[in-house]
Amino acid sequence: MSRTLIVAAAQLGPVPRSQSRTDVVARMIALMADAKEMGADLVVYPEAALTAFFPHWWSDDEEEIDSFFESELPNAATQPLFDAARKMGVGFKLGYFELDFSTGKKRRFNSAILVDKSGCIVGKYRKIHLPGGHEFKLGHPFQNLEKRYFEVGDLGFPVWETMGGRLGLAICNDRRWPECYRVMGLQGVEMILLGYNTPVHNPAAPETDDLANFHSHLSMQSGAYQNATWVVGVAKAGVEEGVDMIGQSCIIAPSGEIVAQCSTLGDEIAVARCDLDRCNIYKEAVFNFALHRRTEHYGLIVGRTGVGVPMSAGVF
Ligand code: ING
Repeated sequence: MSRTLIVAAAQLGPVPRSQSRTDVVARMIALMADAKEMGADLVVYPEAALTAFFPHWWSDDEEEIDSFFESELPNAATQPLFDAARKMGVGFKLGYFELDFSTGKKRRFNSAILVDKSGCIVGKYRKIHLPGGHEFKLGHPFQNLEKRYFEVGDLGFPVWETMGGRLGLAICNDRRWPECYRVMGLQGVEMILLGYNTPVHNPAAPETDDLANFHSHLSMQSGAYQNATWVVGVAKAGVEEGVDMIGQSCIIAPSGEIVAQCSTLGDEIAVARCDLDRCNIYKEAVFNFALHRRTEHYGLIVGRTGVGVPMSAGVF
């Protein structure tokens, strides 16, 4: 019996600072209802779906910063989304900013949760690759201060058995780093769900601006093909608080082909019927890691120090 999931990439247009979570959740439920009408089993929302992407500006007002975070999920504002999902029998992935107090001190993460069709939170991921910096960049039209506002994720890249397959999570800049896909690929992942808030303009490398969409797709398509997995990449798109962000949310097959894609910069779903068994064509042949991958012969690899260290050193 084929393990087919009907998946909806649920792209969001801009979320202005003035928009309440209640109104954003209403937008998300509308997308979920559309997806359900098309038979969706799983709805994938962007990174930071509930609020504006505040790392695009400087703040040293603790209360203002915390206003973008959720200290628990579900909560009053998001309960309607969980209720709607359970009523429709749909799973979903939600990107949000997480306040955590479990260690006795306040910690802030850029996080995502995976919720199954029964409304159970199956798993959580905390963003590891935080782009940008800690300090205000003079002369930049907007900032990326994720290193200032968030701690590096401490949950690794887990893969969960759920919804009939092996699903993993990633967030935005993670998608540019091949290791993320490979760590999940080595766990047999069959579908990676990720969201992004990606500006068209990169103040650190403006010469790459015209390639913003190409680099986004290149990263995800390579990750999908080289790890024999589906990848669903979903944007918060359009001009949000003055920052123009790419869209082109898409669903990518293990072949690396884009099989569904959004074509606007607003709230839009792109839906595909994803047969998880299509991963096997690649997992059993070209990317059969056990048969073909030979890490013991890779010799020097560059570690954290930037210095080549023999694999045999056992430091990896
Ligand atoms: N945003 C961007 C991303 O990785 C970026 C930051 C843009 C990095 C372009 C490099 C090039 O898509 C987030 N939120 O990670």
